[in-house]
Amino acid sequence: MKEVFEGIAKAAARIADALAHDDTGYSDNKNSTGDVQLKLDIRSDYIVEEELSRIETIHALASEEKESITPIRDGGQYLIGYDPLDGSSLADVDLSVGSIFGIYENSFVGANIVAASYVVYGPRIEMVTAYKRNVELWRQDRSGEFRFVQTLQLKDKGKLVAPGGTQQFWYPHHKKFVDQLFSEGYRLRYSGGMVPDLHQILIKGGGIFSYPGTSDKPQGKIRYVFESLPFAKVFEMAGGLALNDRGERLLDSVPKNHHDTSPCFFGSKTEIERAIAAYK
Ligand code: FDP
Ligand code: ZN
Repeated sequence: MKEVFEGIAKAAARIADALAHDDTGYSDNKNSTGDVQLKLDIRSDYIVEEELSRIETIHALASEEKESITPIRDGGQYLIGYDPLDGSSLADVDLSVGSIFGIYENSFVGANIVAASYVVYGPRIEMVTAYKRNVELWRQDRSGEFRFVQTLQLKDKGKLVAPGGTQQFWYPHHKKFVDQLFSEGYRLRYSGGMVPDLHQILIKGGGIFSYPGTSDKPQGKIRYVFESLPFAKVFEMAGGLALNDRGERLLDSVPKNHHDTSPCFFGSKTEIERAIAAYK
């Protein structure tokens, strides 16, 4: 697993450089979800594939930016599901964006995710890894190396709310739940990029990030393989919960296709249990 995290760190350093210096404009291509790709989406995807395909233990790669799975090496142990540049629509306004990686064995289902990692490209470049028992925060130093900072653990209750989805299309019970949290003094912390939004909740010790099903998108927007399962691994290992709107663990889900989406709730136990109660 060490070699996989090292490959991710190398890709992250190159993506950070591209974000700092390359053109933030659109390309002429669409990805498999139909989103018009930025040149930075294509470049980041290329960098991740180039770095990870060098790693002996990797069997195949599934990118949010590609329709099909890319075989790498017969006999490799790991399948990597990744979003090379999540929140890329924030790149031109210079807000933080991220990369997300799920490391699976055998197939892209929740039960088979053995490790996860994400990188935040903000004023600092930070990487979080979840493997075996620990969720660890790493930070790039002046020489470009990632140095271990600390392990991360969520509290049982937090103060922050990151409510995703378009309010116009929220279901009434969802709106009532979010309004209730605000009326109790919870603070809004939402940038529109799930990596920095979830990172903030994790670093500050708790709260809730939701991207619910809505009347226009009943299955939400967040993709299992590249986004919600890696974060579910991180949040559960940090002592929190990661559930769908039926109160089921995301890590128990079996997506039919690697581009499938689902409603999702991540955060500290108290807020996530309250969200599920609001949905019953
Ligand atoms: P993006 O499409 O910009 O890559 O991947 C989904 C995501 O970003 C999340 O990072 C973010 O939380 C969400 O979409 C925001 O989407 P909307 O602004 O469309 O609600
Ligand atoms: Zn994404």
